Amino acid sequence: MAVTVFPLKAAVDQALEDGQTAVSTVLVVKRGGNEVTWVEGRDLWWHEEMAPMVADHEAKAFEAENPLFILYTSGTTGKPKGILHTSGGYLTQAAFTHKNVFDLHADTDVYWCTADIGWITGHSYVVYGPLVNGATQVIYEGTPDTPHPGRWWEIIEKYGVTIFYTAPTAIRTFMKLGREIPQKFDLSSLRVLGTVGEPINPEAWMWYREVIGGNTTPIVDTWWQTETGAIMISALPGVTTAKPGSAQVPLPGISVDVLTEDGQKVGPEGGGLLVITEPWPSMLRGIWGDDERFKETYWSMFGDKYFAGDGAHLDKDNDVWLLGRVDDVMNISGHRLSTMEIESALVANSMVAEAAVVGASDDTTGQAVVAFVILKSRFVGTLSEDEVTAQLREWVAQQIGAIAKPRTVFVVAELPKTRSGKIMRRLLRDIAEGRDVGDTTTLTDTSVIRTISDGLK
Ligand code: 7RM
Repeated sequence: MAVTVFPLKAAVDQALEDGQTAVSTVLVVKRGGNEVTWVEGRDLWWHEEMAPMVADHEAKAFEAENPLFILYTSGTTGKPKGILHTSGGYLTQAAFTHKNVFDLHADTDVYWCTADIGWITGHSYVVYGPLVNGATQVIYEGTPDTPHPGRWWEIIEKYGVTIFYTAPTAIRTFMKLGREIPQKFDLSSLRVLGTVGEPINPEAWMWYREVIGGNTTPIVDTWWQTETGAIMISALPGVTTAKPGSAQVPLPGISVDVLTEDGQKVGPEGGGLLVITEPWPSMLRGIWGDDERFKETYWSMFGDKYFAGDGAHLDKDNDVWLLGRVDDVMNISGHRLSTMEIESALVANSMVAEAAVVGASDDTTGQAVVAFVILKSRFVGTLSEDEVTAQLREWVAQQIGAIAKPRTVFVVAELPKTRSGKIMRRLLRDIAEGRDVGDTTTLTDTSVIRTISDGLK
């Protein structure tokens, strides 16, 4: 099989083409063997620049508030925000959470976080946290299914990985392929499993625990954001009792609450908006170059409490259940429904591997539920699309209620996702409402959108 190496240099060239940037020099690593176009005076080869350098490096000390990095978060909506993190607080919380949430014993554990280092999870839990803690870790570059779909499990077996941290979207992709694949490998070294990036539906949680964790490993479902810099809400192995689907408790030192839109506490068994009520070490220090947007986005809703933009539910024990982004809430005939709730119901059906739900405008109901589903491999082609649609509409009605019944179900082969695995619902809404799709630059694979919309025409 021909291996294609993503032409990253071409993308950089294109981004710098208009000349409107302050970038004067581009360091290029000879890595994938792609042919590159060279810009004299701007581009430099890494290996040539590094050749005269000495290997000894003395670490420099910096002020705690010295900027460490700016990470642009595309968000699933709108224009990217440059999230600013500084040195002291960020490193403190990245290291503390990496050690305690995963119960890291640096001298014996082999840790692996599958995140792309271009995502905040890669920054905090591939680079900074593990480096501060002196962890032994696997760093893997490449897709999970090359050269074969058991690649990740093979790596776990080969290196004796003990702590494994990945995203629900990856787990659902493996569920789609079937448990026979991981079952070919010895995964008994694993002792802690983690997830991050979106709510994990109980179905995927159970599969992760049974098939990957051999029914013995605790799972930590970690809630946090680019803005929070490090994990904020999570189970603690050996301390909390697992609840499939709940991120559970704020970590020591972190204070969160769930409020109504007018700022009232919802209390146990209530749903509302997630806020962080006290500052924390690794909180963002601002949006780079846009103080107004910083205030407006996070502080205009409740004044002195950080508004995370996520919906959440507290159960009777005050454990937190995340319900997805507030922008994704739909209003069907006056009923507020979370897209995540319907997606979770859809993937609980044995035919469905992945689902994305959006609210599309509807003349009668205001918004209508439109679902995009990917079928598990063994069900592909077994039923007609009409039969699948009919069965899934009924299924959702049974699971949640008639109000949540999708108006339309589209069977698709793939869903548009960001590089961190989050579904771009904005684009699906565009498709569902028959519009041309807007900015797709943060998609992993822009052809997905074309395939879906062509398929629906
Ligand atoms: C780490 C990361 C942040 C958004 C956040 C949530 C969602 C992340 C979970 C989750 C439910 C989780 N940073 N999110 N983790 N939702 N349970 N465990 O993902 O900036 O890329 O995204 O991701 O909506 O606000 S991020």
